[in-house]
Amino acid sequence: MVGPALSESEYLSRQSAFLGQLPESSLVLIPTNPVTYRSNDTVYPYRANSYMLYLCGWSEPEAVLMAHHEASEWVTTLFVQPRDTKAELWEGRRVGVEGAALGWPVDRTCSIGKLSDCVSEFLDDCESVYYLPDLNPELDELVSRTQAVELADPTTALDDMRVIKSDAEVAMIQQSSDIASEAHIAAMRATSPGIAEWEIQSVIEAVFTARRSCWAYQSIVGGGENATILHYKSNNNRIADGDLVLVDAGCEVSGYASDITRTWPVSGKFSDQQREIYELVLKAQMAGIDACQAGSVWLSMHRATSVVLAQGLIELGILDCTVEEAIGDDMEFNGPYRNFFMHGTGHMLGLDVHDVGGGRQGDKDEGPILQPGMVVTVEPGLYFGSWRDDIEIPDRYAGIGVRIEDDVLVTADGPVVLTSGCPKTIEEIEALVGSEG
Ligand SMILES: [Mn+2]
Repeated sequence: MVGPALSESEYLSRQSAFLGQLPESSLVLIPTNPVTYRSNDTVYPYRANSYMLYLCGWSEPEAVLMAHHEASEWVTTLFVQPRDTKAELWEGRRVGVEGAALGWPVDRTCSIGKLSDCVSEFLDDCESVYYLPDLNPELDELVSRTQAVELADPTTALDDMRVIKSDAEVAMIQQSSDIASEAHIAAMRATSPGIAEWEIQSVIEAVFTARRSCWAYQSIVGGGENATILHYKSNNNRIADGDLVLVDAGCEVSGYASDITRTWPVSGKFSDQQREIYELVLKAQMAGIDACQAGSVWLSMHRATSVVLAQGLIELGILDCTVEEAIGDDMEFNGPYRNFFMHGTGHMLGLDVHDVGGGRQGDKDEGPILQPGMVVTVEPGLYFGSWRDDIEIPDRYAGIGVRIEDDVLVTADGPVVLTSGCPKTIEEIEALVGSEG
């Protein structure tokens, strides 16, 4: 039986910090993710809901965390799959109702089979229901019939808490970052001309598995022009000698994600054109990391990378205008540099790889203030897909796609790069690629 990832006291303090913000007349219902089918009766790898993991660390499917107020205190009840030899013979051992009571940070545990009867009673007596919809149809049905005055969203309060990572959470993300760094290094070492995208993917994911981790999102391995497709994931092409490969791959440790992108030449040597673009993206990325300062607005990172990229695109003769014209509106970033850098500079990282609490591209404000304990990604890129028919691509750089991504902890003493174990300078990369022999 694998217990929850963090200490009991950490879960209990999260629960009381969250529940303490709610009216005592409310009921909280946090269902976990459903099992989803991939083909006939085979399922996708199961991943529990991040709010469930955050509040009590329960990772088995078919579970609901409930909280209600009784005799002047909050009481938590975890509904779980009961022990069932026949079901376990097919699908694996379960912790069960008694096991959950022994090892998990909740007051009561109960069989998921009693969910309807039990929850109906509490629903009749409460005035508001803090509830995650669309995850558990049985619960959706119960809540839709309730007399409760108000359906409320628990994520506002929970997201404010999740966005600041504790020391234990940072340690998890650090572990995840170390494994992902090791995977990227192994992939660089194993790369030689003629390698295929799926072969690089297999090296990356072998390291994840060997370290008892798993991917946090489908690994992106884009050779040549495929590097210019932001969420490319078919990984089914052989890479031509002389091309770059862009690898965006991260893993998960106890639910906590890492997210690393590196770009390297399969030949082991950057061409002049590739080097020009790579050095520019790296310079922008370093500026983005420098901008991860406590007290700065979210948009500072994007402004920092955008200025460097726009300036560089002008110096390389790709754009013929001023930096201000290249960037466009200073909130919308709609100038012509956008043709080559069409995504945001980063996102929050945590239990979700695109974690709660960050600013989004297109926001009308400058986003949240960066605070110590936030973990963000910094991942500028430049993409010159010659397959595009919407813009003109400069011949010299046609077919080049470069992105460099690190995971960064904001601290009172400045940014700390959690993925610093993963090399990114041209010298380091050229020394590593193909070094496995
Ligand atoms: Mn990312």
